[in-house]
Amino acid sequence: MPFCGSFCAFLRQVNVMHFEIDDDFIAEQNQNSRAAIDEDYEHLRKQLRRRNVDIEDLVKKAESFRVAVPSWGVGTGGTRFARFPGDGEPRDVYEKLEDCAAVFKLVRSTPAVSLHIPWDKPDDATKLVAFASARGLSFDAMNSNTFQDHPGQKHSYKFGSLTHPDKSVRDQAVAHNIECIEIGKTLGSKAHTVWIADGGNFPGQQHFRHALERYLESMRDIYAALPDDWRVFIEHKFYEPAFYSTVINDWGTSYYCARELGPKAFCLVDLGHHAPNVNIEMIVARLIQFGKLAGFHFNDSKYGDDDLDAGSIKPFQLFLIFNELVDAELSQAAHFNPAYMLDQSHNITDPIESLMMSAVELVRAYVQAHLVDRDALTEAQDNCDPLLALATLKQAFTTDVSPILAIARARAGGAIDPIRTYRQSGYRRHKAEERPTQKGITASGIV
Ligand code: LRH
Ligand code: MN
Repeated sequence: MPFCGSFCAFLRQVNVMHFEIDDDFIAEQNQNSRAAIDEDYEHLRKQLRRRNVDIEDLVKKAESFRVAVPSWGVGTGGTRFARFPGDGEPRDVYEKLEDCAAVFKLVRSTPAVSLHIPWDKPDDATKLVAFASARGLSFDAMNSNTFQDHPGQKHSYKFGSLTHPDKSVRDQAVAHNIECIEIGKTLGSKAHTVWIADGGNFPGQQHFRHALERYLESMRDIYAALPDDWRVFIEHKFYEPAFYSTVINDWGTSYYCARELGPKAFCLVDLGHHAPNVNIEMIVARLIQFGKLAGFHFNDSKYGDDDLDAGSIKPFQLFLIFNELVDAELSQAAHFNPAYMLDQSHNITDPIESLMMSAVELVRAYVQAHLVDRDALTEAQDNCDPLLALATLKQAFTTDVSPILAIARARAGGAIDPIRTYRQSGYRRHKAEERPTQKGITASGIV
């Protein structure tokens, strides 16, 4: 850690210098837990060898896993009741990227950031790309926003956007989506996610068939603006903010639209966008089989679209979803190229800690899914032996692969214990110094 005390604090104060967690500090912190992790790793190596599994293959799998972080995930989220901003909140897209870089430095599996327009509209795209790549970051799928009215906007989205009965409102929403794609092209993004809040709060408010026809008419114009090597992701959601009907309410509607639009259109699964107890892993298997799985917005939920940390409420469901994904990966399913992203709202935790923990839980589910003895599973399925089938999955799910995850992070220059290393670094305290909270000034984003 450079010795500069108050002078550095002054430089950070005047925004000249920005604190970053440096690699030497991470390596230093790793020393504290190296011996213990190596011991656990050796124990697990022996355990897995008895299952004819080479632990090094799983470390490679862990090192290969990538998930994008949402720019809006590094600011404190809230609900319609309240938002309790934390210290050192990012105030613009550059400070959001600083925090995304801190997550990437410590967990090494999150090199891409997904931006939301206009919240992250760059004043200078080239400068933003340079700032990001200087921190090892690139830009993942773009996200449009026609669920809020933005300053200077001519038409309101109160009664819808791409499906609004008034063509001039639809045209405005289409133009916004095309602008997102144009910005994305300057940032090196290769995909565009379209989630719309369009729907109704009262029976009779919308004509269900006409609204969907208008959606397809608008999406065809957006689809036509896609460069050849881009994809458009349709994100379904069964309710909220519309509380009676939602135009793109489920995977079936999303799939029909993706088929109608063409080969560059796919269906994105946000885990929180399904009614409680819906079998999401089966929806994933369907979309894989139909060659239309775009990818995911990972999070977790207990009731509605709670946007809680991935793996925090239903870790077995997350594992079962990755079981379908790894099965498709191993069987080289056609058109299988899923984009993974976190989409969460961190209302009471340090967003950086939640994003790190969530990224770790995704790698955990992915590695555990690679631990499934697929020959044994197929045999149990073919022999109609449900208990053995479940036991085969449970053996993988109940294997503590934490040593593999930690070694994979350490080999990639990350932290064996990301949360502890982050807290030891004092990153949040430094950012609180650098980013004095100005009443009402926070980087735009959720609520
Ligand atoms: C809608 C959603 C969508 C984003 C928004 C921030 O609930 O999941 O993906 O645009 O959250
Ligand atoms: Mn989402």
